[in-house]
Amino acid sequence: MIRKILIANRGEIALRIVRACRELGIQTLAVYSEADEQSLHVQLADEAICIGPASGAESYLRADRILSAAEIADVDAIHPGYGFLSENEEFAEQCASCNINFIGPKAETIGKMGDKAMARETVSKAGVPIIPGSDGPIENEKDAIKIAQKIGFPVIIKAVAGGGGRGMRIAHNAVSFAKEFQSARLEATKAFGNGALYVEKYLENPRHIEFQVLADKHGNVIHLGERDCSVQRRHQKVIEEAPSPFLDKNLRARMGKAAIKATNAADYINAGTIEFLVDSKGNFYFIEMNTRIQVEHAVTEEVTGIDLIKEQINIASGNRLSISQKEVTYDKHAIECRICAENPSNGFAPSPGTIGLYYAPGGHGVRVDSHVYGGYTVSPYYDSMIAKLVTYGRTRKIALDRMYRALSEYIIRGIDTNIEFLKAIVLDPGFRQGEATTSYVEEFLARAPKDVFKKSQ
Ligand code: MV4
Repeated sequence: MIRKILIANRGEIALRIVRACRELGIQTLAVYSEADEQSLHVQLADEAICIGPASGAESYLRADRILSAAEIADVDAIHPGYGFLSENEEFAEQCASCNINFIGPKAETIGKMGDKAMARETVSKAGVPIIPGSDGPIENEKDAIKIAQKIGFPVIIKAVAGGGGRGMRIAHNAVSFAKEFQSARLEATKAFGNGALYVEKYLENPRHIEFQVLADKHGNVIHLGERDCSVQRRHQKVIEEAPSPFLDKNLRARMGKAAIKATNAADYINAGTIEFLVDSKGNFYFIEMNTRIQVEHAVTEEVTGIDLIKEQINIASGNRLSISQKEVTYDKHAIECRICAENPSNGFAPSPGTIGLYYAPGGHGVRVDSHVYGGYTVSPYYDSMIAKLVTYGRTRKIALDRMYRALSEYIIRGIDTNIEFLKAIVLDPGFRQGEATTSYVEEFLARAPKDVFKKSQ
């Protein structure tokens, strides 16, 4: 029985979790850094404990301080949100040994899927297609070149401890391979303290399509369809939508089956995401599993009507999934734009500072998940995302037109944002026709006039 939850996160996701708990009648404990004292999640939670200075390393990443707060406030469970400690095997382990319910998969599963080479092997054994590549990590450069030549160039070198694009290098031939391999190793060692690498055939211009899965402790596993996350810039997602304009019923059913197979192979419990790359012919390949709730989960919620945070808490409580696969329907189209405090005209440089006038859009088919308000100061210490704007409707066109309307309504004064950049994408014929692959943003920026994203105010 979960009576009280510690929310080990900040920003919009912390607020999102407070809201789910409120509706479930569960008490909440916010933990916060000195920079977040005025944050909405702190104000709306039942209790709040300060866990350290602004820097994430001294607050939201401090497992010891978070567990002390958990003990003091006598919580039953911890929701880790995304980022920070959400995919930290050791933290999940520590929660378990303190008899605190970690709202997520078992620590062991986080470890297994966090090793991207092991994840590949695990799902492949269960019959899920993977991109041709090395069997497990590669020890040295000599072996790596042999494997790359066998696969055929171009190849992509990835960090075993990576994910989300860090420590990745593309090699187009054997000559450049050596240099890219060394540079990937260096970056992986620096970023993850683990220089282990693996190699895959490089797919040109794939789509990034991921499946939301839910698994309870009684062996029930379902998928809630896909999200198309092809619109990204430097491995940061910009726009996500569901359903994918590229999938038909048949491909969705086959990928959904594969996602469930992968989830079972991982012995997974709670909410997770199976990431696939899809080529222009509709071939799909598993690349990674995310063992957490994701930023873009709201898109799936609006399409299916299922509250994913409540499902996570329900699963952690030991209950059965509240819906069966047959009951999952997709009768809407939803789009999410990530609103960021950054300046697209200046290389997307972060733009922290105090917000002046603030007015968030509303009306039919509009959802705003945000922790900010007029007078709020955006800290330079954290991610620049300040809001998620989700619009939905019966068709993709309705959701897109609604998104343009909502973006046009948004007023955020005092800091720079990417709103004009998002409006330009939403109007772009290529995006509107559903043709975006992972190279879309780069190509869009190359052809966009330089000052097109400036706000006219
Ligand atoms: C790939 C790929 C092409 N081929 N793997 C993996 C993590 C994700 N965030 C990006 N990933 C990719 N994995 C194979 N075998 C293309 C991407 C990819 C990408 C790669 C380089 C530069 C930008 C990219 C943007 C999206 C996806």
